[in-house]
Amino acid sequence: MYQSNYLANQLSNASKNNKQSVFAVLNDDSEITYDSLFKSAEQVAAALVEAGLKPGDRVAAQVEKSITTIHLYLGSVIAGGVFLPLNTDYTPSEVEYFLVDASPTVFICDPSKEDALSLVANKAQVTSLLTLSKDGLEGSFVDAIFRQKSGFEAVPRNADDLAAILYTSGTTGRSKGAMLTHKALASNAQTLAKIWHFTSSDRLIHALPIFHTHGLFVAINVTLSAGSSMYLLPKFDADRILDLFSNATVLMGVPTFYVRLLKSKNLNQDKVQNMRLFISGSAPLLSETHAQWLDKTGHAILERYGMTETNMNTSNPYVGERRPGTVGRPLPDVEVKITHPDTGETLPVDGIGHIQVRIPNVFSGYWKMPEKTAEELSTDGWFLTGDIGVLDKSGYLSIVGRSKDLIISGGYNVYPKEVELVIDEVPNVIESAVIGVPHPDFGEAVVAVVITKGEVTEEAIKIATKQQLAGYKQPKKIIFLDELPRNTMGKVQKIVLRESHKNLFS
Ligand code: MLC
Ligand code: AMP
Repeated sequence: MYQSNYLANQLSNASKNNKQSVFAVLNDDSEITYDSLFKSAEQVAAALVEAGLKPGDRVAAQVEKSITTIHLYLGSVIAGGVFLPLNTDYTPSEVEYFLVDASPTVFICDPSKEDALSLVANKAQVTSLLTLSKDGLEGSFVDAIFRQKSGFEAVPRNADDLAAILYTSGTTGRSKGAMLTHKALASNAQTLAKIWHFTSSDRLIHALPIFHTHGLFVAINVTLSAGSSMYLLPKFDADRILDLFSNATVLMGVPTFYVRLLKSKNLNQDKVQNMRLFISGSAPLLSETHAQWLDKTGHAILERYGMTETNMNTSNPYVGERRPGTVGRPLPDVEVKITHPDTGETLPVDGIGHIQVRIPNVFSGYWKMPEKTAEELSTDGWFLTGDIGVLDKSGYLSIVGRSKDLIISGGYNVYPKEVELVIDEVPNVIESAVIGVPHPDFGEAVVAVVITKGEVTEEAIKIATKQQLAGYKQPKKIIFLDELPRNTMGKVQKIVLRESHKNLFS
């Protein structure tokens, strides 16, 4: 259908002979066919070109989840743009960094944020700032879409052209934009659709946000690649998901989804009779959650492991043993090795070390950060994940830790440095150490340990973090200490802090 545009062509292939089949069922039960999906995406593409987009230009969006946001993603691909989705929780100061760094031609935001973000967009020299309401039905972007005729000719793009930039946080506090090509996205989706046995009969429950790899590329691209359909929920909603189990076939979620669903009295084997697959990823799934799910539903959750830079790397098998506490075996075409932290030598089976992956369709580097790219992606194609793991003799990978100072809370990554930099600016704060502490709902919770030289209230710290950081990055607890534990080299020992506060939420 879109012969000259690599990703659009691949994603529309499965539905090309069945255009009247349903792509999405919305919350009001209305249905979006594949035909309507791609026609709307073409109108979006025309609206983006009208807004000044040229091939290779970035299309940044901080908009809520709606079918229009999916049109926007596909429209950006069809128009030859590079899609740059942003977490809806980011504050204007966070958004400013991304816009200035990526210099998008078009930026689409919620109408309620337009005033605050127009200043930011001006600074970043955005050509067109447009708005899209929460339900995707109103705003200047919708007006622009309605002005367009159908039948937009897709802009030619090759396999190696960029389709998206997704920012992932950096250990220094500066986020890095992972550049993803048409081919990387298409091939990973096709692999996943195949190994997870997706067909046009599948109905996925889509309750994840669509500004990250999991909800955007894994969930949406896999559905498109198989010509399946999805229930598109605006966000996670346990009751709605339980209701949908009787008609759906697959759920993709972060571990918090499963922890919350397990709390329901209504979850039982009858309820999930129609479901064939439960997938978990983005954060560690506790063996305990795996066991409870199996006990209540009769289904073993399939855990997989991925990253923004690499898409998905490993998966437990569809047929065969899904081992709790492991993330399964490498996907076809993916190589995994465990290396010694000091020597870089490959370790034998059962050796614990750095997880490195080699995957043909890895990202093409960090946007405008060639040194960072070189640090993490070697010239022979091995990518240093920052995760610590071990391979067993049957090739199953377990993640046992991280070499990067990172907290994963409810599937969202929080880099402590970013939070520490904000707290350290509060008057009378000498220094801070931000750590991840086990949390029953979010897996890990952000906790700030703060050292002061005079009076500093908890409120003052909360005000500062609220002003500058997205909600999920804000500390769930603030602890004041006289000093931070340090080793003989003077380095803060976060491990000691994590150990002494490990029961904070239990
Ligand atoms: C919301 N809050 C969080 C949070 N989500 N705090 C910590 N961690 C989170 N993940 C905050 C809110 O701002 C709010 O703060 C308070 O917690 C309560 O919110 P809630 O209503 O309980 O949260 P909810 O809206 O239900 O969201 C929870 C969630 C959501 C788990 C459903 O966080 C979510 O959808 N997570 C999925 C993340 C994801 O898609 N990750 C994929 C990354 S890709 P206050 O102060 O207002 O009370 C990737 C690669 C790969 O990692 O392998 O997939
Ligand atoms: P992101 O940068 O948002 O793409 O997050 C990628 C990181 O999420 C990985 O480096 C891992 O640390 C983590 N991750 C993803 N899937 C899993 C999983 N199944 N188990 C443990 N950690 C995971």
